[in-house]
Amino acid sequence: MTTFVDRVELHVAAGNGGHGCASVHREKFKPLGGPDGGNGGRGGDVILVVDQSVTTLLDYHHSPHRKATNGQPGEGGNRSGKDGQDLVLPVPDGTVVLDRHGEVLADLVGHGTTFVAGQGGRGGLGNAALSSARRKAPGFALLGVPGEARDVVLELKTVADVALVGYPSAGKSSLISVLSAAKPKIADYPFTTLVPNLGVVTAGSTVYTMADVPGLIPGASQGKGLGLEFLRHVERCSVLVHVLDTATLESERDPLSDLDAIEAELKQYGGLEDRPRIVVLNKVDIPDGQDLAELIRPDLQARGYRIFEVSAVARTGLKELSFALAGIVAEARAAKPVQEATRIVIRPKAVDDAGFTVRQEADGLFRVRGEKPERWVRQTDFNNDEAVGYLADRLNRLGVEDQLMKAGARAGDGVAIGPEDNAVVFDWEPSMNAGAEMLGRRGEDHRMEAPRPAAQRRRDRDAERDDAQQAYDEFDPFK
Ligand SMILES: Nc1nc2c(ncn2[C@@H]2O[C@H](COP(=O)(O)OP(=O)(O)OP(=O)(O)O)[C@@H](O)[C@H]2O)c(=O)[nH]1
Ligand SMILES: [Mg+2]
Repeated sequence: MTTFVDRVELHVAAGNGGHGCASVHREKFKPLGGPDGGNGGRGGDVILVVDQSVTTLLDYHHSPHRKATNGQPGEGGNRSGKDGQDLVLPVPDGTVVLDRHGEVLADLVGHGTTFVAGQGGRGGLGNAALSSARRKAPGFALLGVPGEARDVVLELKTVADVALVGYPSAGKSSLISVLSAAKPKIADYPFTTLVPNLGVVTAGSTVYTMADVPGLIPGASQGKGLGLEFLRHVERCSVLVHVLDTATLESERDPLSDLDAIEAELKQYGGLEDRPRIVVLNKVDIPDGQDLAELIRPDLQARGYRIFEVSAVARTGLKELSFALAGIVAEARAAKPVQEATRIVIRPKAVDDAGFTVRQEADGLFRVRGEKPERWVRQTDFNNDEAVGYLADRLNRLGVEDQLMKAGARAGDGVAIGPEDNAVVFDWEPSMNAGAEMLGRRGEDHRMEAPRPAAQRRRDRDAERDDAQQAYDEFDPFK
């Protein structure tokens, strides 16, 4: 028997972006021909895709660490680095993706449905792309951004049209085995089925799937027997089939009280109330079973159930059952809107996608959060002064410096960009643009020799901003 794995922890790591290249074009008689460093390639994504030929999560149980390839660094001569390859991970239909805290990130139903579990990092711009009218020959390039790393939990909720429920040994697995090509284990002891079986049934032109779940007993909701854990596999079914044993040897049981007991457990589990139900009276090949079936039929009919008398062993009543189920399934399918394969892209929630926040913490540190500032920091080679200057320009352009000023930051204060566990911390040195006016007023800006008139300062600042903005707009191909 193949192992059935329906819950795994998966650690995905998307590819890192390749670093941009800082290079200067050289030719004979033309030693400084301008910047020609190419951009780094994008890191590959890790993508989960529903593949109907995959039925368990076993592969991920065996190797739970998956990484997409990195983007290649850019090179001189304006050569861009190659993009990393996306890593496509096939998952069974009905896989639910949860984060570490159990929150549902995606519910993957339907062949081809896709979820980007980890986004590849952007490649860094090379110095060719970073050059502008103001910055003719940048001596730096941007670093590639690390790929997104994430721990997710994959949970399989089998997508079966028909779910068989009932006491242990009622004959659920036997029914699947005679209605489909599946060959589940069948035995005369309770709890033979430890994990759900899935079979494909063909009735006329309708093809549908049927799953059983391990037998339920009273108290399953309190964990008796195998508990209700496996009921998640029937959550998506269109119809529930009560398989009742008409020939049980246990004296305190009979099909009607069995039905009540199972219904009580289903109710405990919840969420299945709206599903249509039918009743299958199994084992009518046994004379006592046949008698009992006839005896309880009126009662069941009074409760509004459609009833099918079958024998999985003698193979009687099966055709009527499978065609009736096909009818219900077809109806349910017609009622459901057609689900299109979707590419769901879930990104980690940025504090504020459009901007950033500045907040002073108890210890006096100013913390800046935001998708852009945090990415820009990761793209910066802090060993290169020019690159750090460029970062300052970008932050300034976004208004980070202004906000820091507003929040009360002064030269020399600590500023952290990023989350607590992964931030770049530095002593703030306000650049001219942001700091001039205020620092000028306070008379603290030691870098300013002759104070410019306010109007001039404003004009200068605007000009610089426009320039920088233009450079950014023109040359960031990832924007
Ligand atoms: N006589 C007779 N025996 C049957 C019939 N269907 C199933 N059985 C027997 O009942 C026993 C249990 O059958 P299974 O199909 O394993 O029952 P199950 O409902 O899947 O049981 P669990 O997996 O334990 O929940 C086996 O010995 C079967 O051969 C039937 O129609 N007639
Ligand atoms: Mg079974």
